Amino acid sequence: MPKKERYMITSALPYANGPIHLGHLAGAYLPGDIFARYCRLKQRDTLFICGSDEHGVPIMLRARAEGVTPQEIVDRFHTIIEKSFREVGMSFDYYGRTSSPVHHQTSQEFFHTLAEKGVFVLKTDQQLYDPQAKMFLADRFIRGTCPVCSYEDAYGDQCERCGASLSPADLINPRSAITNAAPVLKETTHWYLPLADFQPRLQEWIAGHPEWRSNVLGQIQSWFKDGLKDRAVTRDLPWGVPLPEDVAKKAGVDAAGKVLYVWFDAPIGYISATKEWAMEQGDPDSWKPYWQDKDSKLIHFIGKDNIVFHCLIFPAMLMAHGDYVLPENVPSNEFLNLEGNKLSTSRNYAVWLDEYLGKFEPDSLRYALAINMPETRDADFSWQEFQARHNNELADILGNFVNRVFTFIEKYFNGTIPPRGAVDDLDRELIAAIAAARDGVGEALDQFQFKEAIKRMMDLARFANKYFNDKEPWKTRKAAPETCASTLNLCAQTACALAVLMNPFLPFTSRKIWKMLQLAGEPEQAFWDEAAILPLAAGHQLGRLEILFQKIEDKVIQAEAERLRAVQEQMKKEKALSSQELITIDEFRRIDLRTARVTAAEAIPGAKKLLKLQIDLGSEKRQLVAGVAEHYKPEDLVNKTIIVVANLQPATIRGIESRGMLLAAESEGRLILLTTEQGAPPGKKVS
Ligand code: B3M
Ligand code: ZN
Repeated sequence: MPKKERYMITSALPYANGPIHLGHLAGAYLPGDIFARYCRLKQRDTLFICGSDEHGVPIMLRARAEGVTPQEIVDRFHTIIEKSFREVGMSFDYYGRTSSPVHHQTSQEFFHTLAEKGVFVLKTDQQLYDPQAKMFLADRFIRGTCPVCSYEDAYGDQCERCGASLSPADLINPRSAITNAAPVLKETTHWYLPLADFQPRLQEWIAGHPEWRSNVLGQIQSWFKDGLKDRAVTRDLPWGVPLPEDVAKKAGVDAAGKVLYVWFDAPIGYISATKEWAMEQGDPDSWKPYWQDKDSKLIHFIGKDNIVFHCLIFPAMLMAHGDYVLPENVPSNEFLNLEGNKLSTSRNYAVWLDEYLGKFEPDSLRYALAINMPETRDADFSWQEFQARHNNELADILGNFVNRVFTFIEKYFNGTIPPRGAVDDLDRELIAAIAAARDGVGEALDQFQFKEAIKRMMDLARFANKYFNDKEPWKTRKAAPETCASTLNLCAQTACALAVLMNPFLPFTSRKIWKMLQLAGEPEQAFWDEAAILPLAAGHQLGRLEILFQKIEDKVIQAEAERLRAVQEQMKKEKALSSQELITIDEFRRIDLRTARVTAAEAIPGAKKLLKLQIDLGSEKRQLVAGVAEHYKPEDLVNKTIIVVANLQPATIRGIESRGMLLAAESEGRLILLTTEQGAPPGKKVS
């Protein structure tokens, strides 16, 4: 017997700081589950692993906001997420969590190995520190004014308004997201993964995978083009996998308060969860072939915001470690929009999976998301389309076919499969269509073309419905009973084949059909390649019949759509208000705008967006820090007469005092300095 192909399949570990929504489901979970179910039906050696990602700053922020511990947050959402995954039919072989002891140990060992191999680079520099909370302000713990668009509530890693990717030191007037205190600079040492060193090997490896989705390859190429940069893989935070003490000691650094960066430990979570699965099997080493056997095919299902981590950083870590296989494919999906707009979890503009499951069937959602999956471009979910897919396709085509066939057999053949006699051309067409569907669906799935695959499955149901109509068994029942028997025999065989072919997509419906057919075991134990062998023997007894899909009524759908419309309206109002809040002339007069002449300008080492300016304000000279370094060279600014806000509270940016703010207009990401037309003398009031 040929060796079984081995597949190690993962879906991105969801952050345990909120429930799952449809965007998550369509992006990383549903495709992973469809593929894993298909692989099992193909009798491949398959393992499908996922788990909760329980570290990272967003979890700590939520815990602080609610006044509870991070552990309480992750316990709550781990439970909610796991439950809705189970109810929507995710067939994980194991669902782990990164706060588990096995995970902590596995990621520490991984880190340790890399440290021993001399992979990391150590860097000591000044980082922002909250003197009140007594902690370093990593990532989202820091907020401040965006140097690009001046949005006052930008995060330390990104500006949510203009999308600029930032580092904490870029922020103007940075403040702690915890205490609002102005941070101070404090020296700290961190471990960096020198990704640039890995770029040639990564490029060579990626070049060997021209079959990957073009949207994934496109993103990877643009990272390569910009040149990979060193990434800090440790953080000064109280929540996470602790930095291994011996590694710290060897480097002469105090390990206290240091943890591994969440994106370092999270992907290792796939390995830890596999180890826990193996322990549960009573065979603790059985995780190894999936991760270490060079023939094992590692497939990561993710959303597009995770591409860099799964296609570059984690592979670099795996390369550096040396004991593991590299991903065979990373079929990343694009985003799912909602009723024509971007999802927003903070505004509750989302459809939450746990709420959905309280009202509708899991298979209806699986169908609607799979047939419209955001495979190569963003897709849109609308309640109206959901209803139409359910009513017109699941109920009217698939459900209708199975129902009319089984009720006909119940009524006229005492509920037993009638014998199949001579077959005619139309019968042969149906038999060929079953085999073609088995092959077509399988080929599409092997290429991660989920939309195409589910469409082909549905095409078989469509064809079978037409076959039933064309054969007119209600007429042949009296006129040609043997023909009628053959027709119904073939229809029942088709329903049986459909139960297997739909199983990856519609597992609950598949089981219902299996049960009505009174077949042994579950459809999950069927063999895909035998889906077209027409296994039902004449005389085989059907079980109790049930309707597969009840139509969804308009008013139910309208209520759902209405809720989203209300959120949309609210969001529009908030946006309008925030962008045109009116002020009085007195309020405007409080701002002291003045002309100023730039007398000197210089770059600030280590701050690529900032320049230090000396300005002449007529009656006094001042220094200010401006976020214009990417738009102006220092020498371009000297002798220009600009406009500044003269009565702004002084701020310290990167340890440099800044008194005042210059004015600039933003146009498509470019900053254009406001200067005076005829060189007005410095210090003049602007109004
Ligand atoms: N938790 C990010 C996300 O949900 C992250 C995935 C980890 S996969 C190793 O987008
Ligand atoms: Zn911005």
